[in-house]
Amino acid sequence: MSQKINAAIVGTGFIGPAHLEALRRIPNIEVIGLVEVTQELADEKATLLGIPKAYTFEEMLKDSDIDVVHICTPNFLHYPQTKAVLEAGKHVICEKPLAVKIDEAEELVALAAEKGLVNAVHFNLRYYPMVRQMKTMREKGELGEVYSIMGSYLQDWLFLKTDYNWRLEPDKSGDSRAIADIGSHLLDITEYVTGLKITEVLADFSTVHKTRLKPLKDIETYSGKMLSMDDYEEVPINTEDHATVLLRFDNGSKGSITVSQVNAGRKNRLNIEIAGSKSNFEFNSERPNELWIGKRETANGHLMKDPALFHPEASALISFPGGHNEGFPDTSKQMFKEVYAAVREGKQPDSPSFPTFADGLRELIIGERIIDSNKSQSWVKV
Ligand code: SOE
Repeated sequence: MSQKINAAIVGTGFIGPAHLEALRRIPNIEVIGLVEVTQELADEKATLLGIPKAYTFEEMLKDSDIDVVHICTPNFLHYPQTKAVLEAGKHVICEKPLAVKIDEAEELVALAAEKGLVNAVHFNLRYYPMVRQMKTMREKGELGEVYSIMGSYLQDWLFLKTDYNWRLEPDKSGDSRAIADIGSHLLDITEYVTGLKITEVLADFSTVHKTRLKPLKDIETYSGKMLSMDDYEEVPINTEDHATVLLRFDNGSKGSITVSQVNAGRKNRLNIEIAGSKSNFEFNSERPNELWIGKRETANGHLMKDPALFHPEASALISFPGGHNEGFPDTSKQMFKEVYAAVREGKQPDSPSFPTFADGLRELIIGERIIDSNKSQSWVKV
């Protein structure tokens, strides 16, 4: 019988409960601790989510029963909390971004290595089985030489002037929003699938809503009540709702991405088209169990997620037979299975199959260069 691994989750807004659900689907892992900003809120959320221990962050660090900590708080807390957890000798899975500053991320990469602790960043969208299938097909020569990449990541949850969230506040989220929040997933998948490195960027941002209406109290307090203008404060917004970025890669190929959180009707749609010398791959995360395979000299292909049809490296991320669709929640389960296998070994693998703090640092560097390019309106080397 494998030894049980105990985990704690810090922050239970949107993604914390998603981490909890995923962990509860993996044998011999138990989420025994929940951390929130106050003991009272921790007690309330722990009762709601059925987690035995509720504490503040400092109290959790002292609990020797906790082996792994998931950091699921707003971005500005990732660095200090991850640093404290590593110093307490616990393994860390941190939500993206790893930090809001490059030097902070560099410090975390070095500290995790020095401590020999397992470290991962939740670039969970890599774990759609079709994404690893595309990577493996490319590695086996089925895509051919990469000619170009065209990507987009579109949402509409910030479409209205009254849509508000901590991600709109640079002091909590950092100087970039759409690129840092969802562009990072697309850029990570681009390098992961193609095996290429981005060498230069040319970026252009737009802030569609120059001001937004911030609720004066938590939305919950308004539940059931019609909001009026007195319930809002108009605040200036200086982070991007939309961004287009031209990309150059280390094999000389070119590409582009468009990222937006104000595209009506696009709920959470990462789309990537990778044109190769043998095939063309198109993947859409709102239809994640399908892959379009473009061909010039034969009929195009339409691969459905089916372990019997996948390369073994990718079928390892599939739990259900063909036609039994798997989606967003399954990505975290598949990722944590790989991370916790390393936790069971007690150390970071030499060549991790999962996204690590080094990948988190990589995305911060690319993100910073994109911010620099938008400011200078010129090409910037990565
Ligand atoms: C909001 O844009 C968000 O929750 C991101 O923060 C996640 O990383 C993404 O997976 C879904 O959308």
